[in-house]
Amino acid sequence: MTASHDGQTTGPTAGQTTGRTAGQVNGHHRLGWLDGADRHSPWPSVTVLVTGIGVSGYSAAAGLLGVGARVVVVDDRAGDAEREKATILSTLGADVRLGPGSSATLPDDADLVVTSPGWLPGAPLLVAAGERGLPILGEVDLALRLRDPATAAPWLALTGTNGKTTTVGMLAAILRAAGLRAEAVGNIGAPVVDAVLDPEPYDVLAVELSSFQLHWARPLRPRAAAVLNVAPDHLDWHGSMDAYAGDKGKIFTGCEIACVYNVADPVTEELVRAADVVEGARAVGFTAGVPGVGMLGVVDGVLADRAFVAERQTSAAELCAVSDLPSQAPHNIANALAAAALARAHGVPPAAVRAGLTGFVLEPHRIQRVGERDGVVYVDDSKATNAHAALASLLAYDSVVWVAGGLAKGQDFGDLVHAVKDRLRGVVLLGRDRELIASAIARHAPDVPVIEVADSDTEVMDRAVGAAGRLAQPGDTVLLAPGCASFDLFTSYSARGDAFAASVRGHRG
Ligand code: UMA
Repeated sequence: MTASHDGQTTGPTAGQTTGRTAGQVNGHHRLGWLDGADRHSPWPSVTVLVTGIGVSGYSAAAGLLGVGARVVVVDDRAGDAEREKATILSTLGADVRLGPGSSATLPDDADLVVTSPGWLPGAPLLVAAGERGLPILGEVDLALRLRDPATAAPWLALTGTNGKTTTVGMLAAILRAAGLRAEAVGNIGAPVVDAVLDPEPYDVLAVELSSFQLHWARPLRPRAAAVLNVAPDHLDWHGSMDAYAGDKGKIFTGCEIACVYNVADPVTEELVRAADVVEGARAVGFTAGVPGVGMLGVVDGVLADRAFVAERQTSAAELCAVSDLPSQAPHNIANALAAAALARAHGVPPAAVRAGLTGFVLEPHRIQRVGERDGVVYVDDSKATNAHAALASLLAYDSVVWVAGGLAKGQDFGDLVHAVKDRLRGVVLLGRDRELIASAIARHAPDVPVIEVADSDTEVMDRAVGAAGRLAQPGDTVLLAPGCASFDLFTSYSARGDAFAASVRGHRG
């Protein structure tokens, strides 16, 4: 069954994926109960191999031990953090194998594998499990199967290349403003297994999912789901853009009420059209423009809902003013609309949407104003770790000195530079792959001045901020939106953003 569009024809019928059993998918009949499993299923009769003892694997192993399963955990690392968690899990009864080579052998008695998102599908242990016909679940799929049917909270799920964490935070804020016990969980860093096993049940969960987590997903059956955008990222993990987009689209499988897509990103709508959903589920678009019937959008500076109102052919519900949002950057307006769509699909009233969005505070390093000097505003968007995110960020400003560079992860910057060249006062480049961006500027914006800061320079960020300040004129914005990962020069994107803010505040360089 495909999602229905208001005022539009429905797309091609998708293949029937809901209703498949674990046995059909994997040829493993012993666990025929797995797809419909819950906390009361015969877990004590199975041995589960958990790959990884990071955030996800630790939570999965603890949850499985809690329902009586036998658990083997493997992790190739054996540092202090891994040993500490191993001690706890061993005390609870797990067989934990740490260190190089621990993932070399698939245990003979394993019936099922629960894998951590960072593990490549081609990891030898997962390949061996597949060849033996063992079902492989992600921790998110395990969470669905550890719920208590009496209290299971519905899921409002979202994914996308960029904006996930902001949007899931906005969604949780809206749900709480509606008086619901709700939490943002998943890829944001709070494992879903912990949430479903919480002794005090949630009313609803706001679930952020990465493409890695969705790769393993069997029917997720969310109440409502959204794909915010799809742009090249993590292609080394997925193998191709099609595979990456396909994994993102799995979020809609079995969706009950609304499949939410980004009108400005046709790939997201295509994923809705291809999805196999519950009869009656609707396709709902969000747009920074005026919404059509069945969409959320912006009318005269007000976020408006023409999807979840009775008279949507002729009227709309006012949600909140754009000026009330924590950021008026176009991508954050889009994020707010997506969060509102998911909440409205769950029946949240407009007043709670307004209260949740207006009270929401953006996380650091996401379009964060960190200072002003000589009429120039300095903005830290260190979280813009790919070209798509950097583009969204740059489009929020008319005249920008762009601070960029780092690890490019195989991306091409030509389209990005072409799209923003008229906004660039100048560019300051740092990091290992800065030449890639420099050559894109030479091709598409040869008149824009570029200053490169060599890695060998001490206090690279001080020098970058100093150079940006010299290029900027009053009224400009100096924007750190690197379009790249940070690990060549910094320990994380947050450390990079902190260094930028410190340089701005220290008036150094
Ligand atoms: N490991 C091996 N062998 C391997 C690969 C990994 O032994 O071949 C071990 C590592 O030594 C480590 C463990 O597996 O101990 C790490 O597993 P992991 O990389 O899956 O990380 P977790 O700590 O379990 O965190 C994961 C997500 N990490 C990734 O997807 C890389 C977290 O997302 C998520 O918050 C957490 O589960 C809870 O759901 C982080 C992330 O960077 C924030 N996500 C990516 C993103 O947002 O772009 C997708």
